[in-house]
Amino acid sequence: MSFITKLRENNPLIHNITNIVVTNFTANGLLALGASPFMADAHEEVADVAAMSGAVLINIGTLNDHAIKAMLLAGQSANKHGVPVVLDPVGAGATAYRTEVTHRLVSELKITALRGNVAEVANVIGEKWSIKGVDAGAGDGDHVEVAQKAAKKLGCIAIVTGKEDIITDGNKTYIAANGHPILTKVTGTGCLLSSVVAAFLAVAGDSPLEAAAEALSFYGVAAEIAAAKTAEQGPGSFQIELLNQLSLLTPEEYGKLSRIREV
Ligand code: ATP
Ligand code: TZP
Ligand code: MG
Ligand code: MG
Repeated sequence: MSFITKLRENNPLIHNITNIVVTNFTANGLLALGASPFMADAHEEVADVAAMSGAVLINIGTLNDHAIKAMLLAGQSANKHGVPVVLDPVGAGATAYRTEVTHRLVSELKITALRGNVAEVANVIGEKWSIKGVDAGAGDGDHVEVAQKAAKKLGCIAIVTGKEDIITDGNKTYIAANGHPILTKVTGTGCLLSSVVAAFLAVAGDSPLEAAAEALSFYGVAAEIAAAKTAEQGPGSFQIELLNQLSLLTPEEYGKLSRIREV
């Protein structure tokens, strides 16, 4: 059975501590996919919410000290209860504050999967890579090498996204080639993707790497179909159609269009 089928059958609860830009889009994207979003960041309840969830998503997009404490409390509770944790280090490397906070999160929490653009993932493991705000900057390093290094250093699944997506645990590496450039013209498509990875990890069982790889490929296929359907319009229509396709894309159609390979 594919992970998407399991996800839609199980409707996992996904705890999101995310940024104010993408909160609504993320909740709607998870609902469309077949998961159940729960946005909660009060210090009084985050440990309880994490413990009852299928996975926890930590996204540092609009970081502040309140959010950091919420992330640590939720992450510790998730670790204690065996709940997978996904970290999206939005803008790591853009400011010292963001870089230092990601270093603290990966040292104090057991992260199941780290998902970011190449600059963010490089900066999380202490490597310099230029970044422009929250968008990947220029840089000519090897993306596969950065992902594998991050996975080995942190003992987690590392996912580096861009034109092609790299999903690795440091030993086994997949490249997912689906997707469309228009994804970069809608804010929050990376953030939603990280929550989608969390939803797949919630139903991954013993195969988190394969579930993460399917998450990347499934999202890329949904984006390709949405881009084709809205080719005559613009990013606004694409954003809505992406939500539609996350809901409508069948495992069979996904299987036909998925372009994923092991390297
Ligand atoms: P950034 O801020 O650098 O845009 P992000 O966090 O938004 O990073 P992306 O790397 O843009 O994340 O990845 C989000 C989605 O967009 C992924 O599914 C990825 O495959 C897709 N994507 C990004 N760039 C391209 C591209 N040039 N062609 C096809 N798909 C892309
Ligand atoms: N500013 C802070 S968080 C954020 C912006 C624009 C959203 C970033 O979303 P994504 O998915 O990384 O493009
Ligand atoms: Mg983006
Ligand atoms: Mg991002």
